[in-house]
Formats: sequence, structure tokens, C-alpha cells
Amino acid sequence: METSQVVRQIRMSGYAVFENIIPANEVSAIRKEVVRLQAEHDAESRARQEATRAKGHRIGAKGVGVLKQVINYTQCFAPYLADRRIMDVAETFFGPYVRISCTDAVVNCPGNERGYWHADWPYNQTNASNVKAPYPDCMFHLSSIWMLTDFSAENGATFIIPGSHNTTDNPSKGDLQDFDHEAPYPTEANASGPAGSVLFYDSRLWHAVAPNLSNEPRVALIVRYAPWWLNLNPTMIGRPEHTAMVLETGGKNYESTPISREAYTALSPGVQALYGHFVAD
Ligand SMILES: O=C(O)CCC(=O)C(=O)O
Repeated sequence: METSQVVRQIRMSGYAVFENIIPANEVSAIRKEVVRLQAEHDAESRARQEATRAKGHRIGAKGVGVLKQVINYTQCFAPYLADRRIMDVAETFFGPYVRISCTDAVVNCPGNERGYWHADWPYNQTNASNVKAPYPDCMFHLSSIWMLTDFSAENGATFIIPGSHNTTDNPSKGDLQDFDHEAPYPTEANASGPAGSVLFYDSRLWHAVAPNLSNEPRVALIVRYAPWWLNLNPTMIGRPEHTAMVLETGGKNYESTPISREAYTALSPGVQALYGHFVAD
């Protein structure tokens, strides 16, 4: 598919799958490295999820292992983040000076539970910092899920509701009339694709973690692209807005840890430009 077709699909349906971004002969080495690192840090991931749950906050879905800011541990996938095809999509929406707000790895283990319908930050109303509905008709954030295994209905390819990005609110909090944010929805679909593909979606799109009914983990990177004008400070641990809006309120948030100086230095200039806003001192 051409970049212009991807952009059109995101505009019309709220999402598009861009195939062949990571070449087939490289994706399996990247997947193995990401799975190894996530397993190494799994205890931290579980402890963080339990602490979130203990505070009365909702976590994504049980059975999903996370490694936050995986780029601090490996940069093996980094060149693709600034691939010209990817940047053309992001820059078509946001213009130059795009930034990355999140680079997390997720390993959806066989049997993981179904997640709740939500939109991503800054629209997710369960986050301490969020844009109030009704939203203006403007995409503030571009989410992407990088498929390091094939994504299929069987192994839990992300559930999406096509066109839901055009609504002016979202179901994260579970308070919408006539919409059960835990239940299947009649027009839901799995966003499937072969390993090496990137699922792009408007962060307003209603989506949910799907159950993995296969015997193998479903592995992905969660990467989000932000325009220069979106204030990321509430998401950045250590920034005053984060302290005031999240720590002091006891809220849950979409959070990011800084990229280490060592990891940043290992990146090419094109990729550094995406992370320069949040390098550890
Ligand atoms: O991993 C998935 O399929 C969905 C992830 C998700 O819901 C999110 O990143 O907000």
C-alpha cells in the first residue's frame, strides 16, 4: 500500500495496516530480543500492574507482559521508527518535528484476558491527564502497534471499531449510555497483518486487547507519534506537570520514563530527533 492510501484509511476508518515495514528476514531476530528482554523484566511489569490495581485503577488486560521504554534495553528495531514511509504518514498529519511519546513492548501470552474498550492518551478518560469530551475534530496523537508476530483473530489481533475515531467521546471510563465497554461490539474487527506490519490508528479510535486463543505469545511494540504542539509533560516522570497532575492526585496516567543517555547516543540522528525531548540527565 502507498503512504497516501494509509493516510486516507486512517482518516476514513481511523486505522490502517501498513505491511512490510520491518523486512521478513529481520523481524524474527527483533522479536526474539524483545521477548527475551520482556521476560527478564517481567517481575517489575507484574509488580507495577499490581500496584496500579491495588490503588483501584484499571489495568489494560491480565496476561499481557509489558516492558516500558524498551528502547532503553535494545535499539535493534530503532531504525524502522524513522523509516521514511512511517515519517511520511506522521508528518502528513502533524508536519515536521514529530516526537515519540511511548516505546513499550507487549507480550500477549496465550489465554490473556480481553481488555476494555478505550481510546489512547490524551483521550483516555481513566488517565489523570486527559482532554475533555466533546473533542474537537482534530487528531492529537497517532498510535501504532508494530507486529513482531503475525496478528490474527486467533492470536488476539487488536480489536478495533472502524470509524469510532469520528465520535466526540470515548468509552474508557465505562460511563457511556448504551455502551458496555467490557462487551463485544457488533461492528468490531481484528486488525490483522503479517509480522513486520505496523497498525496505525488515530488515538481517538475505540480499541481493546483481544484474547490470545493460540498457543504462542503475540508480540508487539507500542509506539506513539505526537506533534510538536502536544504537551507531553504530564506523561513524563519527573516533570512538574506529572508531579502535580498524577502523583499529587494519586491518579493513573499514561507514563513514560526518560530514554537513557547511552541508548540515545546509540541512535541515528533521524531517530534521535524523535526522542530528544526526553533524554535522562
Ligand atoms: O496490544 C493490543 O492489541 C492493544 C494495545 C492497546 O490497547 C493500547 O496500546 O492502547
